[in-house]
Amino acid sequence: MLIKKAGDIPHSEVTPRRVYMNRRKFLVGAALVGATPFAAHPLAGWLSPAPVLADAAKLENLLKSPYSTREPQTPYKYVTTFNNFSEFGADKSDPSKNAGKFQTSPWSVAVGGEVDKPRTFTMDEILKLAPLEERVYRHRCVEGWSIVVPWIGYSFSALAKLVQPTSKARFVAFQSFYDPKVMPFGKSTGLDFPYTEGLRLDEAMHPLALLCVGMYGESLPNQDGAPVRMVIPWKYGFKSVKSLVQIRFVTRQPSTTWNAANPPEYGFYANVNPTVPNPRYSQAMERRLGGPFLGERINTLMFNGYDQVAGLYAGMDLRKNY
Ligand SMILES: Nc1nc2c(c(=O)[nH]1)N[C@H]1C(S)=C(S)[C@@H](COP(=O)(O)O)O[C@H]1N2
Ligand SMILES: [Mo]
Repeated sequence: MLIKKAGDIPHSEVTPRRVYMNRRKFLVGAALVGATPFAAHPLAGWLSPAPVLADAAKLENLLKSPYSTREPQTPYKYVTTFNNFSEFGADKSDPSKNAGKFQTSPWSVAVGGEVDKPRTFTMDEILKLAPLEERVYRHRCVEGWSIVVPWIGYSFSALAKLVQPTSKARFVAFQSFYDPKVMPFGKSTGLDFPYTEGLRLDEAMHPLALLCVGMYGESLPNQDGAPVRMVIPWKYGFKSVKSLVQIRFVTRQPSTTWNAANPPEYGFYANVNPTVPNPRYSQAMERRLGGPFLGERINTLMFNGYDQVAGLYAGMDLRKNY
């Protein structure tokens, strides 16, 4: 068996997952936010994170990946209490507070469009479709913070090859789950749901593009996009759709949530690029969450340091195609 049920995990393993932030820590955070040079500090929404409930299943027999960075991993508590998941609210602490009751089983992902073998995969099929790897990736949000996460999954191309895209397929459109009854929290964001994203076909087929089913040795917590999401490490975080329910191979560039909401700030390509500032956030530096003083400020690298994707953009003006 690949998955061990949460009930099988001894309490000693579960306890460290329960994270409680105290008020003192919040006050220290607030003081630092006040001192920041950023107009809208990326940590500003992180008030008092709710406890993270341990209902995760352990994922075993993970292969090590050559794509993993050896940089220090961000502590689990940051990655599970400081989130963007607009369907569950606009503040960083909202998803961990509001997504607890989100039912992610049973789950399936419908894959269609320009493919020879359209197919709906159950979550169980997704978990077994290819050997699970641990991939420790840098993950950079356009708001200027970054994390290093041991994700679990396999290259998206493994799934794509099964459905056999036709010669007409040039882009891939991804769609998140949306039910306003379960997710009434996203209204204030003004975004159009369901959340959609897209990649050019060659980007989606790059081995770094990860179909992700877990992190830190376990299935994904709801606030991180359970039960299955994308992780595109060379692009800003908003390209990495959470709680994926539909994938379509299409001929034309698909409409995407953030690009439709605010095109000058959120381009379709969204490659991490320190030389192209966002109107609100300089992209030259990032705050690596988890260190002292809410994280060290470090230089942001082109393609988030994933130089192996540069060939995908040969001959393109990446200032225009931001
Ligand atoms: N469905 C959905 N997916 C989403 C988002 C969202 O609001 N809804 N936010 C995106 C953004 S802006 C970021 S930075 C990452 C954050 O992922 P994390 O919370 O696991 O770090 O998820 C992305 N995927
Ligand atoms: Mo983001």
